[in-house]
This record gives sequence, C-alpha cells and structure tokens, in this order.
Amino acid sequence: MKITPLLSVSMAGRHPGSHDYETSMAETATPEQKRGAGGKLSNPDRLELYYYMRLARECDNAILRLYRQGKLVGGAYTGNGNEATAVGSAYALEKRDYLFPMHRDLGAHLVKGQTARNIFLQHLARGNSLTHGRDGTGHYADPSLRIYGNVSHLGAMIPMAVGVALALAMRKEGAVVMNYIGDGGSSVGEFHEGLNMAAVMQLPFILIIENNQFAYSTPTRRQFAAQKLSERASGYGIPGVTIDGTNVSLVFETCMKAVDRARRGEGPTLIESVTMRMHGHSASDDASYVPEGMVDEWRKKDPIDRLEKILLSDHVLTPQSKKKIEEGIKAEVDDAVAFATESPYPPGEDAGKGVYAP
Ligand SMILES: Cc1ncc(C[n+]2csc(CCOP(=O)(O)OP(=O)(O)O)c2C)c(N)n1
Ligand SMILES: [Mg+2]
Repeated sequence: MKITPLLSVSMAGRHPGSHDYETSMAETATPEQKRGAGGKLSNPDRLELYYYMRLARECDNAILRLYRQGKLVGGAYTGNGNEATAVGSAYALEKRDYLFPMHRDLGAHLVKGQTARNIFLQHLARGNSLTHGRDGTGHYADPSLRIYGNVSHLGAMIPMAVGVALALAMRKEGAVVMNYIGDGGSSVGEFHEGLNMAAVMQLPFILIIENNQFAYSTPTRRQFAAQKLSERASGYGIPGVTIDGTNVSLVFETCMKAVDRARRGEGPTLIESVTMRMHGHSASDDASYVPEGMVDEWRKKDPIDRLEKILLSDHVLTPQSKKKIEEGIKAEVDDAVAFATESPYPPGEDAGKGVYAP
C-alpha cells in the first residue's frame, strides 16, 4: 500500500502564504497524471479518496476544537456528512481545471492541492494566510491552484464561475469549471441566470447542488416543491442527475462523466448530490430543529465509514494500514495547527491594503 509517498507529498505541500493572492489566472497549470483513468477508480485511487475524506474530517474536528477554545476569529462551518460529495467530485478534476467550492467543501480544497497549513492559517486569520488575515474559512482565492472560494452571498459565485467557463471556452483551453451550491442557495436568482447562460453557450461547467436536507433551519420541503432539484436541468436543456452523495465512488463516476462531457464541448451538467448536514449550520447552532432520529439514520450512511468497510472487505485497507493513515493525518493536522498558531496576525497598518481597487 502506497500511502507514505501520498502523505509526504501532501505534508511537504507548498510554502504557505508564499504566493500573491492578487495574481491573475495562473498560466502554468497543466494536466496532472490522471486520477481515475478511464472513469474507473483503481485501488490506490480509492485509498486516496479515503485519505482525503478522513483528512477533511480531521481538519473539521480540529477547527471545531479551536472554535471551542475561543481561538477562531470567525465561525466554524464543518462539512461533516459532505465529505464524499466534496472529495469525490474534485477528484474528477485536473490541475488545469477550476474549482468554485462552497462552505461545506473543505475536502474539495484539499483534493485540488490546498495544504492543511494554508487552511488553518486562513481559519486563524494569520498575516501569512491566503487573505492575509482579512477573512476566514474558505473565503479565499488561490489562483496558483485555480481555487476560487465562495463569497458569503449564496449563489453569487455561479455567474462568476460561468464567466470563467466562458473565458476557458473562448481560449480553447480544454479546462472545465466545477461549482457548488447548497439546496438553499439554489433558490437564488443567480442560479438561474448562471446556469441558463452556461447551457445556452454550452460552456464547460458543472454545477453540483449539495442537498444536505437543510438551509440553516429550513428543511428542503419548505424550500422547493420539486421532487428532485436535478429536474430543473430539463428546463435549461441540459442533463441533470440526482445521486447518493454519501457514496464517494458514485460521486466520482458521475462527476467524471460530466467533466468529460464539458471537456468535449458538449456543455454543462447539473448534479444533485444528496446527503445530510450532520452538524448544525455552524458551531453556534445546536440544530435542535432537526427531527429526532434523523441524524442517527444518516449516520448509518456515513461516507467515510461506507468506503472504509468496502476497502477493508476488499483487503485494500488493513487494520495496520488504517492505523498508519490515521497517524499520518493526525501528524499533518497537528503540524498545520501548530504552524498556524505560531504564525503572527497581520500588522494593523495593513488592514486597508487590498480592500479597494487601486
Ligand atoms: C443570499 C444569501 N442569503 C442568506 C445568506 C445567509 N446564509 C448563509 S449560509 C445559509 C444557509 C445555506 O443553506 P444551503 O445553501 O442549503 O447550504 P448548507 O449550509 O446547508 O450547506 C444562509 C441562509 C447568505 N449568505 N446569502
Ligand atoms: Mg443545505
């Protein structure tokens, strides 16, 4: 089992904060060695998916601990329950592709190459973070990795991401854009404007609706009357599919098809990935409005447990290699938290820098 090189690559990472977040689109990104070649996941691929899902969850757990210790500057929004959707989808992307994630998609950031160190620098609002301490969570852009994190305004990133897809199509780059929105966020006007334009212009665009049953305290039955959010796709004349968002292999395979279609110039796909938000909206929300038993029901479909069981029964994972992965992830997260904690806050006189366009 080849987990050591994987961990060492990931831990070595890039130099946190060493690149300029104002740089325009990176010109250097080239396709990397293809994961899931031919749309099929090899055993090393499946182990890598397992590693990224577990890493995302451990990062989230550490973020929650820091929040409870009063060390986070802002709130804590975990992707617990969403790991298969975030990791499986981003795994279908190449280096040249663009990721426009939302606030449950830490796993997608990590798969696209973001380091745990940069994630914690960002959450702890340090001066050497990607936003130089100006904003926390995933509200950052990292052009060198082609990650454009969400702004707070739900839906606002969809037309932005479609604009990037238009630029890519005009430049004939062969790259695609993967964008995410929540069940709640899918009700805003920009969803329609962005997806309609992408469909009409047949842009290389994939939109994933992460249907995790709630938008803050509002259950899906009070958000939309349709049976499935993917049904909206036919209104735009594009393919739409609803999938079990706790099955990472299925998420990957579905997204890979959508990516291939987009790369061939055949236009966008709408994917509704159904899962459950296993925590409150944020760490300050006890989710007492969630009906009793619902979380327990969904826990039986925990995306990480599901893959772990399969890997163990296929003998791809053994108790020993599992322990090694766990230790590697713990070391990676501990290193990132320590590195970020020891990093200085930005100097006060820098507060106005980069806020207004020159
Ligand atoms: C346009 C807009 N309205 C309201 C909010 C406040 N808000 C932030 S997250 C959120 C819930 C989003 O729910 P959903 O889209 O389902 O994503 P989830 O948090 O469930 O993953 C709300 C209401 C916002 N950020 N932007
Ligand atoms: Mg939701």
